[in-house]
Amino acid sequence: MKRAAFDFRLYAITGENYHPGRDLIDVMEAAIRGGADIVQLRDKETPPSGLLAKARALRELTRRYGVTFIVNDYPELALAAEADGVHLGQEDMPIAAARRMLGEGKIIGISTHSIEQARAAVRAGADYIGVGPVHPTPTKPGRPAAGLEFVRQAAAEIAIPWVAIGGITLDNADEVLDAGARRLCAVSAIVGSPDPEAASRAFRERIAAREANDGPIPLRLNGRDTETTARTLGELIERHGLADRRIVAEVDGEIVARSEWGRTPLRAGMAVELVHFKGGG
Ligand code: TZP
Ligand code: MG
Repeated sequence: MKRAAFDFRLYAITGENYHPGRDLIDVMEAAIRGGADIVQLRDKETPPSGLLAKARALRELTRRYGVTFIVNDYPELALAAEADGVHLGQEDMPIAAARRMLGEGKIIGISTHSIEQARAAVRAGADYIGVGPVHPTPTKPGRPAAGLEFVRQAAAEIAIPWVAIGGITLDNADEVLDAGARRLCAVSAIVGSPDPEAASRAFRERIAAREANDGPIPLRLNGRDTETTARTLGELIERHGLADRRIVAEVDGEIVARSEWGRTPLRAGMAVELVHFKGGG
């Protein structure tokens, strides 16, 4: 997944303590089949030496499904496992240092617990931010809830992809979406479910239902300000009757492969260039 086209809807994070007796890869595969489009390896128990095998197995799985793969905590592990990026906490290495290690091609996400931290993360060049914990959660003991107010603040002013996290379940997902979230993240509600595939599918349906009611998205198309009710680059291209034509699509200056068009959500303020090649030899 190229950084420029990077976006997602449902973020599934590993939590092996929530599925004793069930295999990590099987559980995460079920989550992906249900619609998780980004997966993070988060494992505070296994020493780094033992994490590489898990990271490689998840890389293989996510590559097979075309899903983004992120490693928590360890940029060097992200590199070794050819992950798409790393997720940092406020106490981990600064974004600038991780960027130097990982280069411009990798995704860097960071957990934020207040709007001030969220603003700082945007300024520091994060590719996405976690917004939470929305509710207190045993998955992150000792971290007080930031609450729905933080979700509302993020919705009002954060322009990069941001995801609500922390204690989100199918019972409270709607209030998080009401507060303005359009990307959800869960550990226990997905991997701790007896049916992670059904859980993921239900989360995706909630998100999709909300998006269907959202208004048009303002963007720049071939240099002109416009708005669209299309939700993905693929839909936009189809609506312009260009799906079967020889075109190159660029988002924010980076070419997006045809295979990614349908999985590239449109966001407010994006610059889209559709270059149509005529003629030929
Ligand atoms: N960061 C903020 S809350 C959290 C993390 C990793 C844990 C979310 O887990 P759950 O089980 O979905 O509440
Ligand atoms: Mg961390």
